Amino acid sequence: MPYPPELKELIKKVEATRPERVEKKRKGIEVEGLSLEGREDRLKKYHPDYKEDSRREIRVGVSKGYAISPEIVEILEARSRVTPEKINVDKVDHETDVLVIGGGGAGASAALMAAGAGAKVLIATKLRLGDANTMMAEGGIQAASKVETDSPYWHYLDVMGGGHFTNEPELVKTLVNEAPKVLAWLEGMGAMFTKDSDGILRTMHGGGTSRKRMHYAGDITGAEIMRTLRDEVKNHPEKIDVLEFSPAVELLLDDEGKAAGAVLLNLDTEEYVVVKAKAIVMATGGSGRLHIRGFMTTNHYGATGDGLIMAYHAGVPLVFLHSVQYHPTGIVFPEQAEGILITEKFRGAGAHVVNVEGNQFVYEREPRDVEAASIIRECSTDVGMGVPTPNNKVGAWLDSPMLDIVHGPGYVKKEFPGKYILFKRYDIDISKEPMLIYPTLHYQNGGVEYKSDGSTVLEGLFAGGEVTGGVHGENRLMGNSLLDVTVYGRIAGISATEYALGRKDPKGLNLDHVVKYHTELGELGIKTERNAPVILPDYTNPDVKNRQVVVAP
Ligand code: MEZ
Repeated sequence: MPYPPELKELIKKVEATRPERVEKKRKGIEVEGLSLEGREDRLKKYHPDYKEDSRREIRVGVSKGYAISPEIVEILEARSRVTPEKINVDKVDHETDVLVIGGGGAGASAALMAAGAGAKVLIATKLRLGDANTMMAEGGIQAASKVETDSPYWHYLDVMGGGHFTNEPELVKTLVNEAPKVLAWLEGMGAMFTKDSDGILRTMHGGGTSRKRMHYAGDITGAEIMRTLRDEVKNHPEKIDVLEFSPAVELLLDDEGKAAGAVLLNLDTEEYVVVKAKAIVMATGGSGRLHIRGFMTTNHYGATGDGLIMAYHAGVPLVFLHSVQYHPTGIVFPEQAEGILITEKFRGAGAHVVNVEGNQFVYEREPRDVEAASIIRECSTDVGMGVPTPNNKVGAWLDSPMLDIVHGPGYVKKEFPGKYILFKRYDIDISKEPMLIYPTLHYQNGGVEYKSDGSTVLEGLFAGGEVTGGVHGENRLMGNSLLDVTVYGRIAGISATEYALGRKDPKGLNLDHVVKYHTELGELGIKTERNAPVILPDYTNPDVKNRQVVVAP
């Protein structure tokens, strides 16, 4: 649906302020960023994480007493999807050295490194290989590759600052030091990052970066990285098996309490499948499809936080889940595209965020949480300067057309082909008309606790990527998730292989930890009708549900 006449009328206000804003941008005059105190104040008043009802204490398990999003607590306090007595764990369907749970960027990276280090690898993935948040990331991957202007030192400081200095320093150190190596690894496998005509990789800023270190492939960087990793996995069928449409639903432990496999669910036949493994890499990604606080999401369809549940049932603590990332710029109109990511790269290139009067109200490259809180504030009734949409929402304008004036005609179409094509479907030319945006649920800042070698407190279990927590502290900066999945996916794959190749055949596979978890739920008097992991979101309209033929469990 193109912009209706009332929005076209409001766009005139953006056009009216544009020449002066562009002129200032050309002279390097920017709207002032918030001070540290100003940022804190903005977050406290407007960021969804700071709302009174945004957190609830977990009542069961190893992180009991830790307050996080109620939507996640609810599934942590649910019963397992499996009835342990009904699973015959002695009938092993697959046996492998390293089982990788998840077929996104972290899982594929782990599998490649594990196979390269001599392990027999099995990837079990919920949907197809590559159906993951990695695919959805658009604007870039950070790496201090330009030694004349940048170094891992500056990258480290930016990551820590973005995360409010709450990040685990050791995890950050590894992330930034490995970054240039990982970029070269991806390029070596054929990833096509955008380059200048002289072959030098192009870099730009992201929110909260002090140096231009965002490498990108147009506005489909994640898709390009995932394409590369997926192709490489498929190039090695002799070492890496892939089970698609086979989400893991519980870990299996051995008679010494070490991780020793997993129960999968075959989504086609709805049968359980038992996998025995000497080491496991948890790489299940994020949880946007839990729609925390009712927000729309940028996440892929399978992002339901399953790895958090499985690891937690087996005794791995959860950290940093009290902080949730809302990407500042999700589509709020056209309605059909609501929640879809509009990459931060637009703001990295200098696009202004403006209100209904066409006025800039925030520096466009504040760290994500501050930028999102500022947009929420502007659209709130406190300020009342949001743009009303035909679908009864409110948003702000992201002034993409100014980029064609600042950088030259054709810039938007060339640098943002993904978004250009998407909006064209609705008869909106984003090189001529701005986009209507509002924050959208984007990233799980926290997750399972892990160390910089990818290990967790559960022997035999390793983890990498969005399922983990600590490296980004309380707020991740743009471009550090594609980096995280590749750096820590690789590390988890290597560590898992070292462990697996030195381990004896696991004996006495069991689901005793699940039985214990159920017992604890019962003893605590926690009543629940839910089962977890969630696996897939349920979008069935309640009216339709009432009319459905119910199959009794
Ligand atoms: O790191 C991200 O979340 C990312 C690259 C998103 C974006 O704005 O493009």
